[in-house]
This record gives sequence, structure tokens and C-alpha cells, in this order.
Amino acid sequence: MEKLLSVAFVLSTLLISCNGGKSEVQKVVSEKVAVEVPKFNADSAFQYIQNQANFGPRVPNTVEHDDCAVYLQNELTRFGAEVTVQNANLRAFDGTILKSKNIIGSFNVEAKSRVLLMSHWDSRPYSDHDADEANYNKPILGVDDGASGVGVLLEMARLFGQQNPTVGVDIVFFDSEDYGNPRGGDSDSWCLGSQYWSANPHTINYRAKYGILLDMVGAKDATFHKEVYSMMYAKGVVEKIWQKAAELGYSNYFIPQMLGQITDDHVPVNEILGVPSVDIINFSENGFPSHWHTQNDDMQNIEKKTLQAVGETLLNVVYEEK
Ligand code: AHN
Ligand code: ZN
Repeated sequence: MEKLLSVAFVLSTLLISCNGGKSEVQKVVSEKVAVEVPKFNADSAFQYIQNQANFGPRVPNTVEHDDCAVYLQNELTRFGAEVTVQNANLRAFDGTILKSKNIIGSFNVEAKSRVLLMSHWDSRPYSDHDADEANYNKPILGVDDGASGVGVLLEMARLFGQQNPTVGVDIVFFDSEDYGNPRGGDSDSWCLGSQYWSANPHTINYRAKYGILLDMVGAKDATFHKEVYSMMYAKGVVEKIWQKAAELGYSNYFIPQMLGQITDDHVPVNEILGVPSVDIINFSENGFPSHWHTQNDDMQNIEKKTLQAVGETLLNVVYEEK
């Protein structure tokens, strides 16, 4: 079996001491610290995405949403996470009270040094970018926009359960991200679950070294640029991730250029909680992918190669963290 080894080199040091006039080489340290990184299984991630899609659109205040919440909770529990479900009634832009659930799975709960991994799990109640205006008030299936990030993180959770990383990991599935005002100009109407969690984290004095948000990470030919808020608040983390992706040969997905300033769940985590966080989101010179907020955001867009690039890159980053 071929094992993925990620090797951190500790610089050789040569210590010379003088004893009674004669020079003696005291110690030569040449140490390689090898970290074993488990193999990301894109078939497995794909299946977790399909399982979410099978519920139908996961719009807050619907039975499909309730059922999917139970599924996510059960999966995290099955993988050995300590699971917290945070319930909150959040007011949408139109006054609707959204019965929201942020779902949190923690590994290695005793570890002080922690990494935060995030994705939203709800799906949008409008297809406001659909070519057919008659679809405007239909919810999207939210396969790339929602389920893909969750699917990648569930696969990572499965592996964390088998082999704990050195650091502690908190996986947070945010609710009510995608209920934003379709008429625009109302950036606070997005990301309601992450705004709530950032002001009321699931443990008192919650801290993490940094956070990584996944949003629309499943489509064929996805491109992830260095997003502006991520660079403002967490430049070092951006560079670490894009560098790791380059080492693994994934620079065709992780483009080493800055592009886009996107209101997403990482913004409240940066601005309210103060944990430096980056957004890995499919965005290009043409904006969001063409299936974004349309009836076409379905399983057809999902390609395992993209899931593999994202999952493998993040696993390497997390397992190398101390
Ligand atoms: C806005 O459209 C303001 N932000 C994009 C956040 C988002 C929506 N991600 C997925 N769906
Ligand atoms: Zn969306």
C-alpha cells in the first residue's frame, strides 16, 4: 500500500565545542519529522453529497431541512465527533423567523491548538439567477452551493475519527447562510447562522488558530482565487493553503491570484469572533459558476477530481498543523 508521507524537514545543526584546545564535533542533528496523512476518498465525499441532495432542497422551516439536520448529526456522531447542535431562531430580511441549527462536530476536544473547518448546509429558497424567471420562487437543490463543502468535510471527519490529527479540529456546518435578500444591497441578510455562532460560539472562550470555509467546492473546473477578505484577515493561512495545493499539483484549481471580495460565512468569523479565516470558493473573472442560484445546481456539476483536490489539500494542511 502506498502511503502518503508529508515530510517536514528540521534544519541540520552542527554544534562544535572546544575542549582543552581540541575541537570536537559534538552533535549532528538531521531529523525528518514525517507526518502520515490519510487518503481522501472522493467516492466517499461524492456519496455524502448525494445523500444530502436526496433530501431535496434544505430550506429552513421545511421537513427536508429537519431531516437533513438529523443526518448530519448522525454522520458526525458515527465518525466519533463530539456533536453539538446549536438551535437559534434567526430573523430573515423579510421578517421570517428561521428555525436554524448550526451543527458542530469536535475532534480531540482537549487540544488547546485547534483548527476550524466550516461550510453552510442550508439551501437557498430562491432561484433568482435562473434563466427562466418562472423559477424565481423555487428553492435550489444546493448541491454545489451547500452540499459539496459539507460532503468534503464529512469525508475529512471520517478520517479524523480513524486517525486523530495533532491539533484539535472543530467542524461547523452553518445554517441559514443562503437566505440573503434577492434584491441585493443587504449584505447582513446573508450568513445568519455564522453571525449567530460567531457571537455565541458553542463553547465559552472558543479559540482556534485559524478557520477554513468551503463554499462551492464540487464543480468541474472550479477555480479558487485568493479572496479579498481572506487576504485582509488571514493572509498567512491563504498562502499556506495555496502553497500546499501547488506542492500537490493542484494549482489549476487553487489559482495563485487575488480575485473577488465575497460576503460569506468567514466574514463574521473574522469580524465578530476574531478567528482569522479564509474562504475557498469557486469564483472567477466571470463571477460565480453558471449554475449558481439556479435550478441547475444539481449532481450533474459535481466532479470527483475537484473534491479530491480540495480534500487532499486540506488534509495535508490539517495533519501538518501543531
Ligand atoms: C453574496 O452573494 C452576497 N455572497 C455569496 C455568498 C454565498 C451565497 N455563497 C453561496 N451562496
Ligand atoms: Zn448560495
